[in-house]
Amino acid sequence: MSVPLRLLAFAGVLAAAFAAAALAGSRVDVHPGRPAPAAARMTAMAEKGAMAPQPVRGLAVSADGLTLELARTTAAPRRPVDLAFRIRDRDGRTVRDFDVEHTRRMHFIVVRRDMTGFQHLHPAQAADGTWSVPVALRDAGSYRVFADFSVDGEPHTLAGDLTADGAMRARPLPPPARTADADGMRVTLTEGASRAGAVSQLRFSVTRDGRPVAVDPYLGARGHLVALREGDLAFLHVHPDEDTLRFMAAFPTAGRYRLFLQFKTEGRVHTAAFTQEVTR
Ligand SMILES: [Cu+2]
Repeated sequence: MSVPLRLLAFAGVLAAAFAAAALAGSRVDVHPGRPAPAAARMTAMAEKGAMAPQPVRGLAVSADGLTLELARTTAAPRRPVDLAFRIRDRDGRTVRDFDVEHTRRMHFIVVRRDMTGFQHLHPAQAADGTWSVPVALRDAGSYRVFADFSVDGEPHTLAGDLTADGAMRARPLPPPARTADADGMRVTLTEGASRAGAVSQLRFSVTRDGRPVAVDPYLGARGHLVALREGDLAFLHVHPDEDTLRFMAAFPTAGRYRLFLQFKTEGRVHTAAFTQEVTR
């Protein structure tokens, strides 16, 4: 889908979502980059006041007829491994054709169960459809891996487990905060009060020594944001703004989420993590 059409579709979904929320106080959800037919469906549902929150993604290894198959599920800590995987369809065939989303055909997120060790990788695809990416797990523990992609205009997030053997020291989730440090820069969540079931706007600013930092384009936007729910690491899809560090997200339930904001300056990608409290 072209960028203008996609933005139009998203704008339609947002308008419908806000309208539904305003009219009925109903629980709404939106999805970024949704194809036009789905957006139209959501608009129609919103108009009928029958808008239900979209089911959370990233909890299953197999969903909607597609299955994530990891070639390995263990790795030694600190030793880089080539992690190969494929997506199989209902008939067991390897899926080869993927849509471009945020400038890539496959986004691969790795994070330990305690939400430390976040990595956002872009695997390479071989001619037979399999994907592979070098991964190094810094610390021992149980990791979640998310394959985030789109096929035939439908977005999917499938997840599996990857274990790095050894003694693990779990870290508690940091308390909610408005600022985070990233490679000597200060990142501030300037706007982001979030309520469950409503569309939230999350806006960030980046400074170094108190002066604003201009961020470079990254993955077709100003930045990339992944939000994971505490407890089950449900994966929220978040829609980026093209020109500012602003995102639209729909948190399905109250509770704490970990936000991983990524942005680029001087050719390098930086990650800032925040704990976000979502109210009822
Ligand atoms: Cu990506």
